Amino acid sequence: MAFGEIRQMRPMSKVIVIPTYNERQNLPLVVEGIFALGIPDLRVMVVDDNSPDGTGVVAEKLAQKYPVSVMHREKKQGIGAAYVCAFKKILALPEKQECVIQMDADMSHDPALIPQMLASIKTCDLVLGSRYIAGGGIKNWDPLRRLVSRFGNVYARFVLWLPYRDLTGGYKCFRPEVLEAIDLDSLSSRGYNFQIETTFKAHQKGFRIIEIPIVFTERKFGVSKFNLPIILESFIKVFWLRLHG
Ligand SMILES: Nc1nc2c(ncn2[C@@H]2O[C@H](COP(=O)(O)OP(=O)(O)OP(=O)(O)O)[C@@H](O)[C@H]2O)c(=O)[nH]1
Ligand SMILES: [Mg+2]
Repeated sequence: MAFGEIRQMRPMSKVIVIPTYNERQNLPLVVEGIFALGIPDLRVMVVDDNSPDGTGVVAEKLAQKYPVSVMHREKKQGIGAAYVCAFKKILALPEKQECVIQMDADMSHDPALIPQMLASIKTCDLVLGSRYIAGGGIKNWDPLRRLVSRFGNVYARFVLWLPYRDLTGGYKCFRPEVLEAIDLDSLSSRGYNFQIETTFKAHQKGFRIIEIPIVFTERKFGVSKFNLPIILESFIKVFWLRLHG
C-alpha cells in the first residue's frame, strides 16, 4: 500500500477552537469537559490575546496534559480576529481536517453537545448551536440581556433575509470547505458580529446549514466582554453586510 493511501485511511481529525480573554478559571473546566468525552482524533486550539489574568499560562499547562495547542496573540483584538487567526492556521495545516468547532471558554457552551455537533456535520456543511429553536434555551441571563439577544437576532434575520433563528450564538461546527469559501480575509467584523457574518457568507455561498438546540448557561466565573461598542458594531455591520454583501 502506498504511503498516500495509508494517509488517506487515517481518520481525519477534528479541531475545537476556543478564544480566550481572562478565562483562567473557566478554561480548565471546558478543556477537561471536552477530553472527558473520549472522542478520538480531537484537538483543541486555544487563542489567547495575552490575557492579563494569566490564561495563556494556564493554557500551556493544559497543553502538557491534553492534545491542546496555544496561539498567543499580542493584545486583545476581538473574538472575530482571534477566530480568523486560528482558522487560517488550521486551513494551512498539511492534513485536511474533518471539521472545525468553535466554542466559548466560559462553560456557556456545554461540551456534552460535541458528539451531536459531530454527528450533525456529517449531514451538512455548517451546524449552528441554536438557543431559539425547540429544545434550546438560555439559563441565568437577566431580562435586558435576553432582550438584546432576541432583538439582535430578529434584526439580523430580517435585514439579511436569513432563515436561521440564532445568528449570534458562538457554538458552531464548520466543514473546512466553508472556511475556505468564505474568504477569511474579507470578513469585516472583529467583534461578535463575526458570528452573523460567517453564517451570512456561508448561506450566500449555498452551503447547507442546520440548527441544533443548545441550552446556553451564563458564566459562573470571570466577566463578560459583551458591551455597547459590540452591540453597535453589530447593528451597523449587519446593515453594511446587506448593502455590500
Ligand atoms: N482571544 C480573544 N478571545 C475573546 C475576546 N473577546 C472575547 N473572547 C472570548 O470569547 C468568548 C465569548 O466571550 P464572552 O465574554 O463570554 O461573551 P459572550 O459569551 O458573548 O457573553 P456572556 O454571555 O455575557 O459571557 C470567551 O471565551 C471569551 O474569553 C478577544 O478579544 N480575544
Ligand atoms: Mg460568554
